[in-house]
Amino acid sequence: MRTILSMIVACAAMLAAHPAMAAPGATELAARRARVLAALDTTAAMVLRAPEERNRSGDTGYKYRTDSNLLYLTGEDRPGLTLVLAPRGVRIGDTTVHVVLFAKTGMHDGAPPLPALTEGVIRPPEDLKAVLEELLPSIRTLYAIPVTPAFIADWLNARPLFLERDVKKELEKKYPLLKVRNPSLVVGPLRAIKSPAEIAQIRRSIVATGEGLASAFRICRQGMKEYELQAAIEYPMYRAGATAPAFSSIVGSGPNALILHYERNRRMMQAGDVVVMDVGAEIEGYAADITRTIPVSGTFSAEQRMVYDVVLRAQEAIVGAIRPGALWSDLDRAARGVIDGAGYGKFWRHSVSHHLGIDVHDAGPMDTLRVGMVITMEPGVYIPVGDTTVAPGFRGIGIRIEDDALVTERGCEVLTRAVPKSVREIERAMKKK
Ligand SMILES: [Mn+2]
Repeated sequence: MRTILSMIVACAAMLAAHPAMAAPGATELAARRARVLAALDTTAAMVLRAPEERNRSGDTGYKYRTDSNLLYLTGEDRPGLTLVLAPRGVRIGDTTVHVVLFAKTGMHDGAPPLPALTEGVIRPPEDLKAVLEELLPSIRTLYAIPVTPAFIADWLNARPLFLERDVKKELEKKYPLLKVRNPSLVVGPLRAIKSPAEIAQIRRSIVATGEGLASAFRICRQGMKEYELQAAIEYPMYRAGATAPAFSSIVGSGPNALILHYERNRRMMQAGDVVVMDVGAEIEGYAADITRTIPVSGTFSAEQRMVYDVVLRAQEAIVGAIRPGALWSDLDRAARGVIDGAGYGKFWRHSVSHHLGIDVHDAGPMDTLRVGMVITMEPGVYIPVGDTTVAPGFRGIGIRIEDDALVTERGCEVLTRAVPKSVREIERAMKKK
């Protein structure tokens, strides 16, 4: 009894420590690697290396986050891994293999042992150098950026290199026929089309983010600090299974609503302010990205409501423009039509959309929309405090609305539709205190 219970506790602890273990399945991971191999010719290879753990203060580190392409192709978020994909094959003992994962075997920092690869082999990290020395002279294109300085110093027995471009130069010097390129050129187009398992993961992150925003709607009031609102958003996210915010939570009130990547979150919020909350949970390596702009007092001013409704209509125009085959520029044009039409064209300064997935600004081509892409829709209007071309009640208003959409055969599904968005929905949600 005791043994079974302690096993369950140990399993739960391992899953909690390494949530990327849970999904997707081994078959899907092998299929992803097979697609990368198929996209490379025999003169190309890919080497993906987990980044070094970074020191934050003395003997403590920053929360670890592995390389996104490595996570996509292994499902593993632990440090110390290197994945080699080589269509021409490398010799391991008496056999030739195309997929080699270099990793410490056995228990490591509480992590469960690595599951065996269905089509490749796992070798200890010490074997990496020999494999690369065999492989690289026959390779013309190496997909291996970013390569970490420590990795390369060890590999080339070179002087310590600190800049990525130096690393690239050093490699291309040692192997004059070799070109070093970014793995996302190959992996990005694959990552851009989400599998059902990935869409399910993104949905979970969206639910957690929605719970965080619901908490903000309830708790927000004048006199509260932006960081209090941040904490109120992040607590339900973690409770819903988030391993971290997918990016630093942006909670910008009053003049800070106009700063796009504001993340200081130190200001005291005042009645009459709106507060922009651009937040997203990360669960099992997948991000959500939602922005809501709400009135600190619980009620929008007439001017705030007017600007809000323009931004909302711009977003509705984007929703209407999303369909397979549409161009990214169509989304921009749809939103600009509304915002320019309302006379706010000069108050919009950022792009309208990006891919969403393992990275909050996920890899992938941004030309034609295809079924299975998950993208954001984020129009905004930001009127400078000192702009005298508008009536005083409009000055200093910053509004952004951001939702996440899945491109479907028929158009799109707004994955974040459960989060209150219209003026009426927001004011109602804020009354429930
Ligand atoms: Mn975004």
